[in-house]
Amino acid sequence: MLLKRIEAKTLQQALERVRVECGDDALVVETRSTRTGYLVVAARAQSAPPRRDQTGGRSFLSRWTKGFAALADKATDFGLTDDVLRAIERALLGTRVELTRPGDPAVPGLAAKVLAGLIRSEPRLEDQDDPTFRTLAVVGPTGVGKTTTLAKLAGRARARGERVAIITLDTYRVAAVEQLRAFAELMDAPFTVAFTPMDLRRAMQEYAGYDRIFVDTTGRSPRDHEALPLLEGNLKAGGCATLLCLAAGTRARDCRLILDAYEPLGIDAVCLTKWDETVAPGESLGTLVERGLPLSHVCIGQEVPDDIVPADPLQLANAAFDLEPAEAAR
Ligand SMILES: Nc1nc2c(ncn2[C@@H]2O[C@H](COP(=O)(O)OP(=O)(O)OP(=O)(O)O)[C@@H](O)[C@H]2O)c(=O)[nH]1
Ligand SMILES: [Mg+2]
Repeated sequence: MLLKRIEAKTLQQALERVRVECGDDALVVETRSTRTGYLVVAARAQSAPPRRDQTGGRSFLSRWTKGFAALADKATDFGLTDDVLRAIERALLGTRVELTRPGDPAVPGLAAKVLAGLIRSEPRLEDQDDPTFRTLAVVGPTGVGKTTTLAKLAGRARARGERVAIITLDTYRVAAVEQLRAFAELMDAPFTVAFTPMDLRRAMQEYAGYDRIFVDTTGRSPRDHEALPLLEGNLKAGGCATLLCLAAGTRARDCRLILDAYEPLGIDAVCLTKWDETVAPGESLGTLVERGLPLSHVCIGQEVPDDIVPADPLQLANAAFDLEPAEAAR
């Protein structure tokens, strides 16, 4: 059996290369995210086709090996896409767990660990010593919770003792400015409305001494091919890092459309909002895994600043497989 290391920017690309370079029967031994993308170690059978035990006893009628099927059903209910589940199953096939029949108590915990390894998190948004996200623009489609998320993040930064300033580029919706001004006043943070890229640059200079500058933006449909390039120009002129807010209940196909549309802005991190409003957040989460995009936070309600949590890959993975703490610990 030959082992091959394959690195690619996204999990999808890595698995595609595994298929091309190692064949359809390749076993994925290890899958993990790296700073630049994904590393997959695949094992290629040298001669004969894989034995029955190497395929986990998959029958022609089942999409999954018998030892993985129940977990896959739970994760499908949660919304995880088949591509992601297939990558997890392949990774498990390269380990010592028993997949030819149900009941190996080690399978659920290990499956969750594999998934956790695939979910990239981005903790630097809350790191006071890291300047990467010092100036942060919150972008995304209309009504996904951008302004609310900004207020939650600003509230957390204030609670850490950071000096926070807020700028809005959203002069499109009548009540938007007042909504954010009210949050800024509550936090005792200075607030500027920027109508032009020049205004934005000026405000950035004015707030140069602040620890963190948050920039709110107008919600834009992924199909708005005129407004998105303008927003891109504004943010690049301001040198902002970009946090994309994506509603957790968005279907995978729509997530891909949004990610494609916002990609030119450079998505530095994603926040999944309205997690509390969906029973299938796995579609959006799985899409981030497919694209190799880092998740910084999950929003779980309307309350500012409490209803936001930093992304914890293992906790999310346990939720995806509906694991009790005891199962997860095995
Ligand atoms: N249930 C729930 N509601 C949320 C969450 N985040 C925001 N909301 C609500 O969603 C609605 C829209 O929130 P906004 O923050 O105004 O959304 P936005 O993306 O800034 O909207 P636009 O600026 O109009 O594009 C408000 O009623 C928020 O209270 C969340 O995590 N869960
Ligand atoms: Mg808004």
